Amino acid sequence: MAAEQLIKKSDNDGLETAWDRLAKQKIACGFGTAGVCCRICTMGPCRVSLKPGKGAERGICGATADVIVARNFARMIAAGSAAHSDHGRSICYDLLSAAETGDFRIADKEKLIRTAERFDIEAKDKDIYDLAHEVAAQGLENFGSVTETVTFPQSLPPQRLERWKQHGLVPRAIDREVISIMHSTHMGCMADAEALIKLSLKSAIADGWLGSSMATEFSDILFGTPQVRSTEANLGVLEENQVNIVLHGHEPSLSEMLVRAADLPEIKALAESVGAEGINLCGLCCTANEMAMRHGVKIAGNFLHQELAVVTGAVEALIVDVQCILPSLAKLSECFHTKFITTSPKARITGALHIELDERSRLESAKEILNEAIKNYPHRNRDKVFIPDFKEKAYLGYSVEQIISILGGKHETFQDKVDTMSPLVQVIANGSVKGIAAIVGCNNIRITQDENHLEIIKSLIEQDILVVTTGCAAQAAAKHKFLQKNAAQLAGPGLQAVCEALDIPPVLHMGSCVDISRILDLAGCVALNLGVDISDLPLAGIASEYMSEKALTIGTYVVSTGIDTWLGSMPPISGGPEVIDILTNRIKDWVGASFYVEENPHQLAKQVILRINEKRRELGLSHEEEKALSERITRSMPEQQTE
Ligand code: XCC
Ligand code: SF4
Repeated sequence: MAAEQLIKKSDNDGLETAWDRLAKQKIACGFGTAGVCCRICTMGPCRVSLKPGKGAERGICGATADVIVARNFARMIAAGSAAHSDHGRSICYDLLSAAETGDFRIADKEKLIRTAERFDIEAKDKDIYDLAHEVAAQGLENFGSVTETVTFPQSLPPQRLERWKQHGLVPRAIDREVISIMHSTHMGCMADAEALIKLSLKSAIADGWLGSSMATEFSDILFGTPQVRSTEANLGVLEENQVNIVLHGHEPSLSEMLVRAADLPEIKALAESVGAEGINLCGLCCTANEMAMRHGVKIAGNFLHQELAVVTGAVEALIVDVQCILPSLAKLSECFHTKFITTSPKARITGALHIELDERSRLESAKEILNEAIKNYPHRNRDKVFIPDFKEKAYLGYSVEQIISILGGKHETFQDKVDTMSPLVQVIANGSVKGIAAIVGCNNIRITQDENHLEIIKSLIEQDILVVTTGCAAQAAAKHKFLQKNAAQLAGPGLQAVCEALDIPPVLHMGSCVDISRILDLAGCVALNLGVDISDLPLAGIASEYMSEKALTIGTYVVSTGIDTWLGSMPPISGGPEVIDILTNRIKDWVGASFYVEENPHQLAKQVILRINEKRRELGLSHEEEKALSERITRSMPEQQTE
């Protein structure tokens, strides 16, 4: 595989990668792993004992293990919400600055009008840019609402909102919930695990249904709503004789400018003048997803490919914005001719060349960045180059709008959108598609890259479960042929027939991690079509290789939305028995779903299949043979592990 070959190359060349640093970490700290280390005040750090009757049972202030674990968990959720939602905020400002003659223009007018409807803004007879600015300003209100009211997407079913109201889970504003957590977890405030977890849920809900949702909607308005297109994925997309420019990070505003700049005749001419056959823009992580869905830009890989891209020796510039960027890239790039360029004031890295995107003229900044990259091409040392011969074709761009058009529906009003879900509801009802599983999230160095994602995808589609995917999981699928239409042959007969009829792969790439809001939107519309709550539907969320705080926040809002969610490793909560009980058990009473933790991908898939069949039975959809199947699986399944 591509990664194996390049890890070997890095060893031979004496380079250090994340795998080497993992080995140096030796055994992870038990207190940190269990979440029972507190350094919230300087009387500490305090750590409480993991064994009853041995060592300290409480911190110096008297905080119990559960309080410490819940406070730490809440802070992770606050950080995750802050990251996605601040990305959303940037896009709001981009929309606010959109102008007919500016760098940012309106690409999808219809989507703008539909989004205006969500915000209850009258679109008729308005200049399109005035409307855009009004929508953006309203969107920004969600961050710091004075009146403590927020505008959820129309696809949030009323039953869901009612449940949140009943349990005190409705966010007041995005920033407010993050700040609330930071305040309540300050020394000497909240000391109640349940209340702390409720704060976490509120912040996560704000992230999914507001911050991330706006990031997605407004990006579509500005840069175009994704449509189905094909691309290629894996490190083999790097080119021997072209200027390889790799974009990594998350916010589409930077990558959109670079895509546009790379197409300018003057930039192409510059590439020719240095002897290159062209410019090869490609992406890593969520930036790759954003660009691939909108422009078919090639995907160099997911999270654990970032260092390996540099190790190929063929990258002229690695350009990054925010999130999931390994600081090690600065030093690693120095071993090659590669320029490592940071662009965001939110993510400066020592040793990188920093070219900040000038707000007044972003296209000019993008040109400057490309100039640096292209002029670097003659410095490539051909003796150091190794590009692995692995790449696969992939279809992506399955936005909800595209799914609607595939289903033969229209999308003039919101009700049209809900009505359009009928064929999807039908195939679920008749059992051709047993359910839908969202496979999302990262790579985690403690797990063999992509292995869990792929195993689970394979097992689920075999059982006629349609998979929707985003983030680094989606790229794992792309690299391994699951985003090809003939992957339907690997699916069960029901799903296979549906895929063939609709000409879709059995795994639908729906975008970047903020685009999990597209999955929420789809789930909400299906629920509205059936007149039920999202928690009644045969859906599942899976993040089997997650590592970031953002991913944990996603898991938390997916559960809060009423979708059972499986994690492939235990978050740092194992030292808090009450916290475990809340997240895997008590939470069901509040939101009708809970977390599951399962390290073994086969077992995880079995549990998901079982749960989906259970949900079908509850909805009155089960058939005899399905009952037999779930019994078979139950027998071969060990007790669920919660540690
Ligand atoms: Fe990052 Fe979004 Fe995780 Fe990938 S999946 S490692 S968070 S890039 Ni979001
Ligand atoms: Fe220790 Fe309490 Fe301070 Fe945490 S807040 S470090 S448990 S004294």
